[in-house]
Amino acid sequence: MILYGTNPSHFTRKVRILLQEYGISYTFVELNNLLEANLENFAQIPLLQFPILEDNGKKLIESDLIALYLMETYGKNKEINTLYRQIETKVDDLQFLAYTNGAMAAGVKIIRATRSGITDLEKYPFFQQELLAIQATLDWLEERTQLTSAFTYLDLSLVCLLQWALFRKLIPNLEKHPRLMAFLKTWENRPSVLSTHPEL
Ligand SMILES: N[C@@H](CCC(=O)N[C@@H](CS)C(=O)NCC(=O)O)C(=O)O
Repeated sequence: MILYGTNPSHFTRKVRILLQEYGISYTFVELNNLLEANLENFAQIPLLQFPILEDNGKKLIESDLIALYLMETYGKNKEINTLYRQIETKVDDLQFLAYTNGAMAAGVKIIRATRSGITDLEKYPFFQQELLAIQATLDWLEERTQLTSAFTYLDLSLVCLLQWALFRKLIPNLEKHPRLMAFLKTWENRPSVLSTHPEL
């Protein structure tokens, strides 16, 4: 099994954490030269995006779709084997996941712009909106985050968003979000979380 991505990438990290939770070993191919408009640098994926998982002749994109594939193929009897918490709350859970993914995607636009050399992002309404989307979504998540003892796919995703936003300095800290801070404290020392931190 091959996973293509980058070390700090939060979308890639969702898959890395799931693979580690499953105890699956894989080859990690670090993508480079992200500034080039060149399919070759993105494992020939037409959308030039990652993570990309290659397994048994399949090449999959989209972190949640990759996670679904892993759950359906290798997740029987594993602690995390659905994208949602429970069937009764499926729509709300997937909505929570959509907000988490949305804030991650807003962050990707900002980082790609910065990487491309745009330094005065605050001048542009496009980036003002992306920055606000991150802040406002953190407020939304603060109201709805559950502190439970089960580590779910929603938790794994939220950990990736929060630690990445802190790592990229998109937020200075979580002081305005005490529940998110407590949430992070709950999971930050879990082995799959510790060993995939974006700083490493
Ligand atoms: N919806 C996609 C989003 C993937 C995405 O935006 N990935 C970022 C990296 S975290 C990317 O491909 N960025 C391209 C780049 O940085 O050049 C997913 O869930 O996998």
